[in-house]
Amino acid sequence: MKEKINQYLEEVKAFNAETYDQLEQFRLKFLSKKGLIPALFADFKNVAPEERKEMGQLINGLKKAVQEKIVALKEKLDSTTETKSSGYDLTLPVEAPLGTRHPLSIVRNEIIDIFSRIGFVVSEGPEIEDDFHNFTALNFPPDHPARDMQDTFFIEKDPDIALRTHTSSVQVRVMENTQPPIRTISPGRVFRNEAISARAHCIFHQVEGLYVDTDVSFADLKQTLFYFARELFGEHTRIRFRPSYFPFTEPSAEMDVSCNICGGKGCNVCKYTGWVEILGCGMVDPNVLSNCNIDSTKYSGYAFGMGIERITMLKYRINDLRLFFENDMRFLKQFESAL
Ligand code: 2NL
Repeated sequence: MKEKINQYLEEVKAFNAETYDQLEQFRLKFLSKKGLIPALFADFKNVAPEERKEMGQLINGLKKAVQEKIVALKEKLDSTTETKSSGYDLTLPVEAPLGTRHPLSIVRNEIIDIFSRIGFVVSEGPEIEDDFHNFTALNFPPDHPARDMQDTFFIEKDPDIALRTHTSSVQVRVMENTQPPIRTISPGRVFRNEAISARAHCIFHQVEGLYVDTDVSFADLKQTLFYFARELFGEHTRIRFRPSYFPFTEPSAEMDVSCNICGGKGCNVCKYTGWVEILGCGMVDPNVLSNCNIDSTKYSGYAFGMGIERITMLKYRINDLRLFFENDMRFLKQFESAL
């Protein structure tokens, strides 16, 4: 018996498997119910009592050697099949480009980058808002059409809870929680109950800016937005302001930039005017400041808001806003950016 065991041990030591199948045959030969090791244990009852201890140790040693061999060979097979048997070397670095950023994210990041260089910090807030933060604090009168079901997605009535229609609601929260000086920009998704077309969508993206401090003037607003326009569209960009109206700013204005497509000569993008509108802005209405617990006799502020879709369409000459939401790879993979 001893000889037999030693012979098996030699066999185990010398064994090598090229495939999982060979390894399985090896396992069955020694360890299966009808295998060699159970057969040795079965013979054990015929061993003389004084030899039992030694024989027992030898058989157990053999069993252990078989098990260790199986583990070692399996590891070896696993590591080589990963790289070889599939025909691919999975350890090679990937050649394909990584995913690209969505064009709206590229432009949002660029806008954030431009304003953060002059001290604005990003603020974020909830997409589901109450009436106070979305409308009342912003000086919307009780009967304003934006408060209508037709324009706003309401989630609950009494008290009114809705999807925010602009990110000004975030800035209301900032003002409630911090005293001036405040310099913040709020990027985010906003929601309006509109029919989807090439120019409008019920979900879109905004960046709003807010600056509150002592002695903030319209001249500060103009200079800041001039810097912004030149950083975004190039150093030859000119700007102009047209009077406008928003409930939350007084005075209010819309800002145009010289058309970046024709340089101001006139084309179909600027409808032959040489100018394209990119944002709305104004001096924060003192009512808004006091609604947010800021002393409007001591502080003044300016604010602005822009749609990211509109600016992205201008920058990349995209003529249909629906492309941003369709996730068509042929569209998306055309955009690459470090930001
Ligand atoms: C537009 C116009 C604007 C603001 C947004 C704002 C925020 C606070 C107070 C006052 Cl907390 N104003 N934001 C001001 C003027 C215009 O957006 O056309 N956006 C796409």
